[in-house]
Amino acid sequence: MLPGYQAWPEEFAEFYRQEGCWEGITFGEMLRQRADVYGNRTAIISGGEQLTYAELDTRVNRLAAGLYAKGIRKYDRVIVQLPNMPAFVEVIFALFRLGALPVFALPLHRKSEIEYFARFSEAVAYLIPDQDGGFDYRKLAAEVQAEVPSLRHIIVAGEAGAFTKLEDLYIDPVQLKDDQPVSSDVAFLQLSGGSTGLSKMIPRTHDDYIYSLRRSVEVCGLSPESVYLAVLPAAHNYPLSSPGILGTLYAGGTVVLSRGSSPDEAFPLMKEHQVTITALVPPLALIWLNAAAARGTKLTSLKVLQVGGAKFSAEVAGRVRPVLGCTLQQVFGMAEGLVNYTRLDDPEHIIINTQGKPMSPYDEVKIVDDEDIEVELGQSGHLLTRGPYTIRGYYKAEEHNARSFTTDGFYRTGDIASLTPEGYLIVEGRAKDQINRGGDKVAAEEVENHLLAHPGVHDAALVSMPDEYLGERSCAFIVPSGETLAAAEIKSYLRSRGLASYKIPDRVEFVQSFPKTGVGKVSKKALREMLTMKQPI
Ligand code: OOB
Repeated sequence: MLPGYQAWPEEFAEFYRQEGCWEGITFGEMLRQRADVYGNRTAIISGGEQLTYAELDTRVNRLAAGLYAKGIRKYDRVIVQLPNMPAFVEVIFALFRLGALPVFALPLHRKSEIEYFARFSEAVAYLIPDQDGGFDYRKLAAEVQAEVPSLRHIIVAGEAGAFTKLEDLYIDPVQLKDDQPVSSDVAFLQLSGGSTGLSKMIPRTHDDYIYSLRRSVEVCGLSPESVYLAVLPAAHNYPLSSPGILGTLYAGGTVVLSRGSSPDEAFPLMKEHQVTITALVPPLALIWLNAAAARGTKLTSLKVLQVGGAKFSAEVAGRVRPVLGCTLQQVFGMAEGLVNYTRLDDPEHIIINTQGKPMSPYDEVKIVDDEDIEVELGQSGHLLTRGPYTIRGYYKAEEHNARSFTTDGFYRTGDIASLTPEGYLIVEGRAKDQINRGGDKVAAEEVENHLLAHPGVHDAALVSMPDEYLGERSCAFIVPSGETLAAAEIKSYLRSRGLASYKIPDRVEFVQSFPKTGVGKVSKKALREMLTMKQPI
């Protein structure tokens, strides 16, 4: 077993297997089976490229052989930071076949994040595009490699320069001799949004993740006729698996990969490929609704529009059917496991006003007070969960796990929610120290630590501020150690430390001291209140 992985207790594992949740297949086998059944059907469309299931399976075998020849073996960690392109799918399945573990980085992650992922996971390889969105990933890779000695290979999709060219790794398939992965093995490491310091790594197994795909496919009504458009970054759990790219492949449908998410890019793709389902975060849904309303566009092939990752306001939710003519599905999930969906045939008031209900009958959810006592139905409290696809611990994080999980294995989501009598969840707020910037999660402590490294900063606190478009933005409160600094200097300092752009505070305020709680901690509540009284910048 992978050291640092916390498995389900055996009695739970046995139960989930007995109940048929865990099918006992790996991702490698899943793709092979789909290629057997749907060989000539289109699996992936991207730009001018199309791949059938049979072609995808063959390319994955060839790439697995090339990665193997480079010395990549079972349990090796490989950072994958690829945008929405076919190589993303080929790379992760090739790694799955080898039993090597993709570590899913997001395209916006920069040196600060990648260096930490590489160091913490002791990654042996890092996969990047040459450039994307005007950013040269090769430069970033060189910087990270200089700092992290374990990183033996930089593999580039595109112009590789001095690094290994991905295209050169597609070689004649070989019989893989070493230890083959089994379904109970960890398949990859997802990243948590984080609340205390840096992102934690989330080990997901073939068994648990494939089960989450199967349930997602059932709940979302996917079939071989489904066409899923991926506009959100593929590496994120939501477009990856809810049902996302992998769920669509599980169902034998077609995945359309898009680099851009704007209506100008997405609407023509939807028309051309007769897209039936896609997934958005709330700010994007608002842009699409406004564009469709202004242009009088009806997305006629679209049956389901999923919105999740952050709270979708009921007011905007109510516009989806009238404007787009499709069913809204709210998705409330987390990379740690639990995913809730509104059902396609739910009454409109449930679809508009709730964040759905757990997708599996084996999901256990509890709403508790500060003492872990269950509250009365309808009351809000901390959401705890346990189930066949919710992890029992983060990777190599024993101390943190003791806080994030109850002794009987429930994950503390950090969300404040309530349950309706029908079993639907309504997300009311958050107990974790995180800012949800339109679906992008920012751990306050991570940014605060960067701020504290600045010699002119005596103390720092990052808080959320309400925002009409993103739901929330971030504001850094700073107690300077000497003279007052300029907000612009703080922001450029953070950028120079290689922080992802969505973590740069939207606003910076300087104060002489922080308001304190009764026990002497910084009162973020009081800071947030101060913001509502100040004029917007
Ligand atoms: C998804 O996953 P993560 O890991 O980026 O973030 C999880 C957190 C949740 O704990 C919650 O705080 C927030 O994001 N969240 C929502 C939400 N969906 C996620 N808050 C309110 N309403 C929603 N609909 O974000 C994720 C993973 C799988 C599927 C969908 C989203």
